[in-house]
Amino acid sequence: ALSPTPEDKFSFGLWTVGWQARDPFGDATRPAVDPVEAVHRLAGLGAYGVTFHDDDLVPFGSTESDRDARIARFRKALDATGLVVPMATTNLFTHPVFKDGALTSNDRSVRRYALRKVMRNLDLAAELGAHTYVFWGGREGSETDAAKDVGAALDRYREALDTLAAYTVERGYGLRFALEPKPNEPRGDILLPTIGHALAFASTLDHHGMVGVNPEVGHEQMAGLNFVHGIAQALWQGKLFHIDLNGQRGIRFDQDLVFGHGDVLSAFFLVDLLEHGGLAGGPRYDGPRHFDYKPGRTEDIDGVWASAAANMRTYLLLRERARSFRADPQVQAALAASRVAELAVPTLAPGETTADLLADRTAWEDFDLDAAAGRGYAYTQLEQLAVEHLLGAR
Ligand code: 3MF
Ligand code: MG
Ligand code: MG
Repeated sequence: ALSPTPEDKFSFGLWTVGWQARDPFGDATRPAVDPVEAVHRLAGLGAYGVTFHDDDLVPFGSTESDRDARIARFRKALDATGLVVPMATTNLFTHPVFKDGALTSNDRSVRRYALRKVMRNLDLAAELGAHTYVFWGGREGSETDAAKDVGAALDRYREALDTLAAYTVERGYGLRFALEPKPNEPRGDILLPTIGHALAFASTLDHHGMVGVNPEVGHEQMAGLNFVHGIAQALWQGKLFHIDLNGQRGIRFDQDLVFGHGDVLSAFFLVDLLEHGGLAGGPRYDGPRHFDYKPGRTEDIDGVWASAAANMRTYLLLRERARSFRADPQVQAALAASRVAELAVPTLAPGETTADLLADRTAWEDFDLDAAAGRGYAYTQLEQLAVEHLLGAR
């Protein structure tokens, strides 16, 4: 049960295992990884999918014939291994032309070029059978409030997504869009910084039904937010189209650690939420379990593949621990003591009106305020049981 299989739906970005570990202060510590090698390795480890930015697969500026040849080799590797491409995305952040953003650059010609770059890769994503297209606006933002008209930038962001969604529908690609929020890095401030901002923005789009979110563990945690709550709300709104799993230690730069190597208790409750719909059994996520992590800069190439395996093993361990948590009769008793399921009971009875509520003396006049205020919720014993299951003590 701890050996990953394609049924577990684990996927990896080419840019994750392919990261050469160049950072703002230091050079690469590892050689480049051929995408074809990545496909074979990931399949060998039990993954089911691989994802990419256009430039991960075909280096920026390649000729048409070189592009065709690289795509053909990649396709051959997919066919040979059975690996699928569930998601694709566009690199709108590396080239200097995107230094002030792509879809929201102040320079209109850059915005038009960016649209063409996305359209070209949408064609490829559809051709390779992807279902989801991710938009991470890493350069859509600013360092100064003097130079970016945020309202106009959101108008242009919306215009871009409306245009690209219409193109996708017109071509019958069947792709859904997933916006990936991030608060900062590489820009000082990035537009759509959190899950909440992204969900609110998505609701304003022409094709809002086909636009959801791709939240990343570390991105919400960089902002000090509770990732489990963010994911629960995205699920509740029917908008969790994709997810980027990794690890992060608090409010600092985007660490992209192995999944579970940051806040492991949060990772435990996240897996429980994804697998079981949370404590009271709400909507579940059945999309890819996608890892967007970076193998440590201190790893050599063997360490890259060991870290890829570690992501999947940690997920499976947490899934096993979450199952044991739920199956434990003491946990069930503790859940009942904490009245967790009672939150699923509507506050008004079926058909009850505000007049009925006003007439209910037990709700106000005869309500035993002191008794209700005095009742404990016994959350600590429930939390302790979770910690004990997580630590393998039960
Ligand atoms: C950066 C990210 C991105 C996005 C990717 C689209 C380079 O912090 O998380 O990875 O995930 O661009 O999926
Ligand atoms: Mg990230
Ligand atoms: Mg990401």
